[in-house]
Amino acid sequence: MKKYLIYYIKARAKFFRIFIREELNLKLKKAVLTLSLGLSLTLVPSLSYAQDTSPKQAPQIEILPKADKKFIKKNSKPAVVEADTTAKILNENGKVIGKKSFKSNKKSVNTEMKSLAATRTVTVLAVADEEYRAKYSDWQSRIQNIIERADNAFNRDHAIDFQVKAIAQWSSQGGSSSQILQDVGRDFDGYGYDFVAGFTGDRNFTAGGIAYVYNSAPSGSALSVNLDQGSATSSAAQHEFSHNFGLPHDAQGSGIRCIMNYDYSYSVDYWDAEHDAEIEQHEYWYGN
Ligand SMILES: [Ca+2]
Ligand SMILES: [Ca+2]
Ligand SMILES: [Ca+2]
Ligand SMILES: [Zn+2]
Repeated sequence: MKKYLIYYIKARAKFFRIFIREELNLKLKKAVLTLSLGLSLTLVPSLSYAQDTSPKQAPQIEILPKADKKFIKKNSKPAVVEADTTAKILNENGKVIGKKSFKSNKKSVNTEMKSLAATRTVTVLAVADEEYRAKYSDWQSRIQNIIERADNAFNRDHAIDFQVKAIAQWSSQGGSSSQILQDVGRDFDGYGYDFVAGFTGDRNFTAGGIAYVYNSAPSGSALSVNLDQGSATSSAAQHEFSHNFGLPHDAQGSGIRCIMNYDYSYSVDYWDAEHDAEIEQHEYWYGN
């Protein structure tokens, strides 16, 4: 509890510092004038700090390395689909070209989850790039299935159900993982889904996954992209969705068992206590 409080205070302090810095940036030009007219000396250090050109409000980007081969299995268990869902199928321009329905299999697949009802539902637009689609003719149900596997722990531990409400053809063009993350935002942000999750087979995408770590609810969709890594892809997707909820990493080598620790990202599906608390604190960012 104490640990959590300290963490919370730190996070608030950080937020406040950023806020102050931005306020000062905005007012800097005017402030320079008034400064010469005799502002208190105590303001001078923070004003000079305000002159640094650190990006404003830009969420941080985090890159997850690829999985070790031993975590990539040939076959994985079918995902638990918590609720019947119909997804729109969109083309690269976002035009609706069809729909696809997915039946819940919650009762038949997993007894552990039978009794759990989601208290929060969040919507996902899942998109697959040209390389991914060329590789898998069943790409639509494949990426839906990955998300349905990635949200199992969110359902189990936080009663948050991710529902794939749209599936789209997407074109990845960037020359790096972070540029490809930008591609997905350029093409599919603004459609009103809580999350846009990209799936890629592009060789310029050298990460296992990449996402924005938001400091507060994003104004549009929360964005992430995952490399096709077979059965390990859903672990990356869960890790990246967690970043979208504002979760940072655990220190590597710390022994902390959490999907946000690179040492365990592909081998556990749960979060440590601090990160559980953070998801609870931020869950209102998405869905209802
Ligand atoms: Ca699921
Ligand atoms: Ca679900
Ligand atoms: Ca591409
Ligand atoms: Zn990460």
